[in-house]
Amino acid sequence: MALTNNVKVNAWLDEVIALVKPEKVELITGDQAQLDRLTAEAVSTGEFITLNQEKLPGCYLHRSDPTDVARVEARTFICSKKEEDAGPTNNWMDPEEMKAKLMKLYDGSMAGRTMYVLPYSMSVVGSPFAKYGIEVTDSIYVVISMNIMTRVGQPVLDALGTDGDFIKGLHAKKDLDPEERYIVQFPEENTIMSINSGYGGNVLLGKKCFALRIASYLGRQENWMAEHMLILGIENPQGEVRYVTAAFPSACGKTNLAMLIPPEGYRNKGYKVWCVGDDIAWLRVGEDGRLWAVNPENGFFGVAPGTSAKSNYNALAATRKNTLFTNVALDKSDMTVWWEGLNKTPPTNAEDWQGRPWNGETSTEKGAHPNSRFTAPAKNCPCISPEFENPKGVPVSAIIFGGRRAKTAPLVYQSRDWQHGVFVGSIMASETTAAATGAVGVLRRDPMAMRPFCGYHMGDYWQHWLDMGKLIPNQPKIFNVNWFRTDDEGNFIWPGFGDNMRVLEWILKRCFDEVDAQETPIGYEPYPTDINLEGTDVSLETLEDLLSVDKDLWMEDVANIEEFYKDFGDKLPAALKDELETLKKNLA
Ligand code: OXD
Ligand code: MN
Repeated sequence: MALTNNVKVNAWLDEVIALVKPEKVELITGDQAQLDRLTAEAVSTGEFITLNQEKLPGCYLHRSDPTDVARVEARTFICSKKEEDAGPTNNWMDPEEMKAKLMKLYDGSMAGRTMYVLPYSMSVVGSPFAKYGIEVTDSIYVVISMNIMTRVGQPVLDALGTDGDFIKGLHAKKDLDPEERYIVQFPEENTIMSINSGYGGNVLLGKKCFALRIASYLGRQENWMAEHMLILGIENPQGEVRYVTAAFPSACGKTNLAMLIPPEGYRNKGYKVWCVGDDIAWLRVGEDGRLWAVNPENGFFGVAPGTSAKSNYNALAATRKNTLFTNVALDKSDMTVWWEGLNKTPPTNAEDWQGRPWNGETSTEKGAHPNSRFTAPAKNCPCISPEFENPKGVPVSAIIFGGRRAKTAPLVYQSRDWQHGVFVGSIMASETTAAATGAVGVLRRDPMAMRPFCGYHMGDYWQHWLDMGKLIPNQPKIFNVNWFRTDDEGNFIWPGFGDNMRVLEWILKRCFDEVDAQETPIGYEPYPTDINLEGTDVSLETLEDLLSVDKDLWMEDVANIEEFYKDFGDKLPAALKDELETLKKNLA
């Protein structure tokens, strides 16, 4: 019997079933009873551990295989027909060759297992932004997580109708062999295939694979943008809300900025911050000529370590119910969760992220994996924006780029115009984090924070940014921030977290012509007295230091950018070459 009313979905499912040969097939309708049954099943097999249901109602702990704890960029592929369409920042393989390899791996991979068919929507079902996907998976962890991260079930099938198009996503856990692990996007075929992983970033196919890699490709065809950006609204004492988006590389504080609590002085005046999204923004030009943003997701897949009542009260609050934790420590004394940075009192009777006995007071090893995560419903967040579900999205006043730079980048600067802003995004660089496998703390160029997520040639992507600028009559202004400058002892100089509000205030004032700026070789910077330092212990001299531009360091950076740009050959837009020349001239 056909599983859905959509002929295209049914035809594809027939193919998949013939390939993976499951024992059973189950359609996920989104019914709570069904989700509860699957959760109970995961508990009975040990896939989930039930947490304290009084303190953490609806919360469970999941552990992924110790060899499978982060996105695997080396095993992530963009399989466009032509290699040059994937570009130098992506792994590529001929699509037919890749499929031949994958078909062997998928063949019979669900024998004796249940295959779940999960219809999901990125963005509110039926909205002008919405795009639909079907993920086939043999993992209950995926089903439950996707139900938190996206909108799933029958309403999606209803919206798809009898022959609507969708993104095909096929995930099989197989045997988690890291040597045969593949995360593959076929952008020209609206298809994603993931095998031999059970870690969120590799298997929740709506997120990075669809909402960034496939969507960035679609955005280029359809004149919109899919970006690795948080979206937040700042409400001023007059009740007016102004929105910014910000692109930072993985694990550089997007979730913290998106849920920021303004310093006391601001709160007393009536300032509020509203979170629209913490990781992904889809951007379209609105009828009014402004750029409008939605968060296509429905939940947060946040990094747990470092999240505390102090660093991010709102994120922590969001994880207190109906949340799935992955690879955090388990406090056996009351079946709650713990991670480094949660508080200063680690549990003594605990299990570490691998389930080994762990005493937080005496152990020299970490209790939680550095990339351990919480998967929490967006609506749990105390500062979730009233506009979160608005199908039109929110109008964007500023786009902010940023990274983790110990020295070069100042606290904040503004680009001279859109083209210069695209240049600023293209030269983004950051010290690597635990969100992807590989060495941590190494400087790498990460244009627009999209290096691991752009579904096509990065040179064409930059051109798309430049072209989009021409389609937006009322362009957002573009900025760069760096919260991570350090002193000679390696301590962060800027307090960060809630105090980042002080920088956001300046940024928004710039967008509405409410403050002047000084010209520097790299762009506009604040006059130090225009950043409100009241209530901090940052002195004006320290702020001046944070805003300083060291020309020697910047010339080193220019040399590094020149090397980096060489990889893009004749796909490097001339406008960006010009901008680099201008920067060089300004620094000389
Ligand atoms: C994420 C990432 O999980 O960027 O958001 O790795
Ligand atoms: Mn991310």
